[in-house]
Amino acid sequence: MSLHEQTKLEMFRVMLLARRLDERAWTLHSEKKISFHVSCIGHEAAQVGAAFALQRGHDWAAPYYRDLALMLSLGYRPLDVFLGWLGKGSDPASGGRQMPNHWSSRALHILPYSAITAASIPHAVGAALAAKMNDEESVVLAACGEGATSQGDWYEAVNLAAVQQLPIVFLIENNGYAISTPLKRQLRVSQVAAKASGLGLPGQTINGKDPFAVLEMVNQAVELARSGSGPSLVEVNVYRPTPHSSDDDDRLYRAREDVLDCKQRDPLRHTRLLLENEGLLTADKLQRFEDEARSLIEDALQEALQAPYPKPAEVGEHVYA
Ligand SMILES: Cc1ncc(C[n+]2csc(CCOP(=O)(O)OP(=O)(O)O)c2C)c(N)n1
Ligand SMILES: [Mg+2]
Repeated sequence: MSLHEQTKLEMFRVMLLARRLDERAWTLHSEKKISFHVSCIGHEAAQVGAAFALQRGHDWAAPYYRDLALMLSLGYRPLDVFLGWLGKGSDPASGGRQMPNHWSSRALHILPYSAITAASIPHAVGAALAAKMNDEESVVLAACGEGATSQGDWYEAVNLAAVQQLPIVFLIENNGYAISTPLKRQLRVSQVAAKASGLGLPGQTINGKDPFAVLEMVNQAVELARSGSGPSLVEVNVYRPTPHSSDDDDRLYRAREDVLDCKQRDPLRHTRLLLENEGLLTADKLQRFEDEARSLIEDALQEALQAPYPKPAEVGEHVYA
């Protein structure tokens, strides 16, 4: 079945919104208005493609810090994002207590993220176990980078999901780096998907330029999970044109040609060309998407800038000990 034209345009709209919001974060960081940023640039097609396979608010997601486009696809608003980035008291994830990009939403079924890489994967598997025990017919999407798959937590969780045949899809956003550590110093195999067979679940790799192809692959994995056929791993090859974060200087470990190469593989441009070639995206429509993204972002930013910081007297709230 070919994807509905409206869905394709909506996926592109979210990719564009994520890109413009991410670019805004970098300018706010250079103006010293936000303290830290981790970028989703280059990952948008992977994230939007995967998120559109979920039933919003019914299925569960365990995203990681790079998943801005995934969050927007699931209904997190630019305002929610800014409230977190600015550490404001009404930040829906943590009331301004968490690090930037450690997002979550009870209403949207988005689990909180831990700063310990891969620690969220056992949590996601727990959510899948609960969904199975409660006969919810909901599926969990657990995302992480390829570097996180070196963690013990990751192996233990994926193994348990396979043994218990849990309704979960492991999304690996493979951008070739874990901060400064390149893939070949992280893995002996050339793709993370090769690890899946040893743990007893299907694993596939796909190019992360085309959100519609990613959606098709993740849809199949979600359907397997929903029908009781257990977990799958989907690895999406993506590119990271930015440093790991705003605190990282990638000139110390990475040739400039590598960065240029990443920029040439831009998924946003690729998707725009796909839609233009299909006659779905006209110059007018593109301009409208750009204008809408700009006003959505600027309105949200103004609202978030005016929102109060958490009250000092409430600093101890939600602290266990
Ligand atoms: C247990 C642990 N070790 C190290 C870190 C520091 N750290 C934060 S992100 C990161 C790299 C993760 O790389 P990857 O999983 O490939 O995700 P990417 O950032 O490339 O998307 C590291 C080492 C951490 N947060 N937790
Ligand atoms: Mg990585």
